[in-house]
Formats: sequence, structure tokens, C-alpha cells
Amino acid sequence: MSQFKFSAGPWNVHEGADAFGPKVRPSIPIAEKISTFKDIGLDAVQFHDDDAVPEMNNLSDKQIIETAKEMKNLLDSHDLAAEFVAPRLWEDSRTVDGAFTSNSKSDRDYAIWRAFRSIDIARALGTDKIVLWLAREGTLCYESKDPVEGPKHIIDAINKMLAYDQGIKILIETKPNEPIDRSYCPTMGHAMAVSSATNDPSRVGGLLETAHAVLAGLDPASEIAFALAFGKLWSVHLNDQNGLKYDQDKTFGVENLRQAFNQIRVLVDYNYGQNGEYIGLDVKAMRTQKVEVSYRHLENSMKIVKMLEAKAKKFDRDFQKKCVAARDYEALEMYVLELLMSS
Ligand code: XUL
Ligand code: MN
Repeated sequence: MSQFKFSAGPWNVHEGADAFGPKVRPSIPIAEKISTFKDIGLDAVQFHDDDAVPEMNNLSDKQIIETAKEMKNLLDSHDLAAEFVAPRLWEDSRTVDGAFTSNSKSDRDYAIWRAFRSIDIARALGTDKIVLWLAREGTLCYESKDPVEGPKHIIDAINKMLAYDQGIKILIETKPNEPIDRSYCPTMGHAMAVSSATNDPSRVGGLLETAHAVLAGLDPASEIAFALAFGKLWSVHLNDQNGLKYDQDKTFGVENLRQAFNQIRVLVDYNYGQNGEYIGLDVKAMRTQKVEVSYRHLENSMKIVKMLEAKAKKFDRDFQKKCVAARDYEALEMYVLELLMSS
């Protein structure tokens, strides 16, 4: 029996388009995705604001809340929760130069409007978690923005969101690049620092995505551990990434099994989930995958998490202590590899 609850977003079942080719699979309506999420064993759904409320820019504040309530009814009918809502601050033409950190004041105002609506949507869906993936908060041309003002704009925006709703929590999803070249919030250390500079650090935490840590040249398990050390790991996006390439969102564990094991081990050791946190999967099916099997990457990721959870629970802590006492780390390392390769 797993200690974990799992979530995924509708974007994790996609049509296979990439930067160099069009869609290769038909679109699946969101209601069908949600129903299948339940069938494959997920407990919750992650939302971008406009996954829950399409075309929200053209709706009144009241209509946005009403539409979100319809989504809540759909979730309830499948006994699924909403994990979080993330404002989609990277597609509208007003976010072309960033959202909270745009050089244009009216663009920054639009970003705050969108962030407030995401909070309304989250409340209607029954969650208090808002994820900020700061997609375009940084620079394409380094000299185009003031690098000291950038982080201050982010802190300002978070303060406005905290004041708008005294009960919500903000989870900063760190990522060093893509679509931006240089991000203002690339690592968990940056997220924790931003948190400490806000008006209520107790309501600003982190979400660590495996692939994003790898893209920063960092170890995902250590990034997870760093946020845990601050009591601020409020979600994870487990997936995998083959080195410093484009953002791959591969099935969890398929590229670096030992690194995956150590992510699960630290989550097991620190009883992740005890406050209702989910293991979020932010995985994408390969472009080559056919539509009939376009949930397999989610099913496989969950299976691999559970298999590694069993390995983490089997991990012989007495043997570890002996190796540490003797400072025989070669023996410890071999033990870990044998544990992972044994049946
Ligand atoms: C982008 C990414 C997003 C966020 C949600 O790399 O991971 O899907 O998780 O906005
Ligand atoms: Mn993610």
C-alpha cells in the first residue's frame, strides 16, 4: 500500500506537437481525461486557470467563478480533488516580455488580474494552492531588464496575491530556463529566498520538478530535501530528463533510476504527504505514442514511484549506519545498486 496520493494535469495527455512538428494525436476532451485519470488511479487533478475556465479573458469575474464551479461538480462526480491552480502567464500577447516582470506596467497589471482570477478559480475548485511556474520571468536579452527589479516585482506580485486572499498558499515552481533564457527563480534556494522576503513566508513554499532541477545542473533529491528542510515542500512534479537538453518531461525514473530512488527515499523518510501533499506527475507521452496508449506514461510513472517506494522501505538503515561508521561508502554505494537491481 502506497503512502502517496497522485495527481496530474490535463496537459499531461497531449497531442504530441513539438517545436518542429504539428499534432500527431487527436485531442481528448477534458471531461474524458478526468474520467480516465480516475480509472488509472489518480487522486487529484492539477489545473492551469484556463484548463478549468476556457477563454477566461473574455468572461466576467462572476462568470469565471460559475464556470469553475461546473468543473468542481465534474471532479466531485469522479471523487477527485483539485490539487492546485496555476495562472497561465505565458501565452497571452501581454506576457510576451514576461508577466510580473514585464517592462510594461499594463502587462504587469494584466498578470495580477490573471493571478487574482486563478485564486477565485482555486477557491471554487476547493483548493487553497496556487502554483506559480514563472515561465517568462527573466530575460531573453540580458540587458533588457533590471536584474534587481525583477525579483522585487515577483515578491510584490506574491504579496498582492497573499493580501487578496488571506488563506491561500503560493507554491513557486522553479525552472532555470525554457521558454526564458535566464530565469529569476531558477532553483529551490531562490524560491526559499523569495518566500522569506514576502509579507507571509509561512504561506509561500515550493514545488520541485525533477526535470527542472536537472536542467539547472542540480540533483533533484537534494532540491526536494532543501525545501523539506524549510518545511516548504508542498508539491513535486516527478518526471525525468536526460541531461541538459530541451525540457523532456519523461516518465519518472526512466533515465536515472538511482536519482529517482533517492527522490522517493527522501520523500518516504520525511513522510511526504502527511499534510495532504500529492505526488504530482508532470510527464508527457513520447510523440511516437498512439492515442489508445496515451496515458501509459502516467501509469508507468505511478508504477515506478510505487516500486521505488517499496525499495526505499526495504533500504537497510542498519547496514547504512555500519557503512557510515566504517566510512566505507564504496560498500554503501554497491548495496544501493544491488538493492535497485535485485527483484
Ligand atoms: C513547465 C511546467 C508546467 C508547470 C505548470 O515546464 O512544468 O507545466 O508544471 O504550469
Ligand atoms: Mn511542472
